[in-house]
Amino acid sequence: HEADSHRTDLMTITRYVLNEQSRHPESRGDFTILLSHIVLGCKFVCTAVNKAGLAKLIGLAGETNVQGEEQKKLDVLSNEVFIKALVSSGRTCILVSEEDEEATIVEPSKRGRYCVVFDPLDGSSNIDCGVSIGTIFGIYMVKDGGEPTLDNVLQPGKNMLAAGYCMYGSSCTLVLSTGTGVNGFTLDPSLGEFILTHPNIKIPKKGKIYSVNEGNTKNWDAPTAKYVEKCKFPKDGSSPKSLRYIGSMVADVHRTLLYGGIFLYPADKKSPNGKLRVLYEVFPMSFLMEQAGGQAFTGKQRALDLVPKNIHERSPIFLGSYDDVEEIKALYAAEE
Ligand code: AHM
Ligand code: MG
Repeated sequence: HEADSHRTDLMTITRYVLNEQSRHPESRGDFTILLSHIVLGCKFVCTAVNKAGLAKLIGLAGETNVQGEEQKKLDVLSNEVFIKALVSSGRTCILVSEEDEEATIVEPSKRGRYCVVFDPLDGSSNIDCGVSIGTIFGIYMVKDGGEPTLDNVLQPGKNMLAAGYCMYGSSCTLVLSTGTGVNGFTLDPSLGEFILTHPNIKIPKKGKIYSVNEGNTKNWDAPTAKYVEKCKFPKDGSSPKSLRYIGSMVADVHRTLLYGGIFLYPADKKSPNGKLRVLYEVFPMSFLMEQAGGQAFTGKQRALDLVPKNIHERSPIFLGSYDDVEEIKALYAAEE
């Protein structure tokens, strides 16, 4: 009757995190409060994304909404919602968003101990064709008192306390790690609650899929080119890997996490640091991969060891199944 008990004994994300926190007697419930504000942001964006097509049609009538304001673009709207939800939680002191050039330093009366780095709506160029997009976030804690400074967020990814993403897809899925494994929660729209549906996610040790923008092949460095060649023409008698590339990081990483394989956004001649941003794209996804038993590598080092010098810095990234990332590491090592 275990299945029955799952149906009536709902493990919501709040309940899950409260359980986790109760194992740390020093915890004052602050993290649970912070997370519930992030969850609120995700629910709002989920609703907005689902209505986007319709809102556009309505927008056509006058291009302005009832307040007489111009329709806000979804990524701008999402950013405002997250900033406001995080500030009002009273648990944050510094926020870094992909949408804002500068970090937000929370005013003293609303300050707490957490720093949140996030991409409110990643893959937003995919909105108009209905492809899955998502929010990515990472959480640090400030060391002690004093004025919050950028140094609080310019820390290696391994110092993150928690990381996660929410994918707005055929269902709305929130994947979270607080440093003790990875769990997936699915939004039950009738309850408005995220319910634990993917407990203790482990990425397969080796995968059958590679995921990369192959249109950039001509600009790749030798190890990346060799690796992709190996995926197509394996020399060890194994079958070639399948290629899947959505072009929306949350969706590509989510598939990699569940099915195994490797996701690559390498350096190329045009973008020597790749495209993806260290703080709110590379770090949270690398944190989740390691917590799920996979690896994340920059082409030079373990991704989570990287120390960013500025908040919007980029890095090449190779992440996914343990054995698959091991192969690309070997190719870069042979290069030196
Ligand atoms: P964005 O932050 O401007 O939305 O760009 C990030 C997205 C990722 O979701 C995705 O992995 C990548 O860009 C795809 O880039 P490309 O189109 O170069 O393959
Ligand atoms: Mg982005």
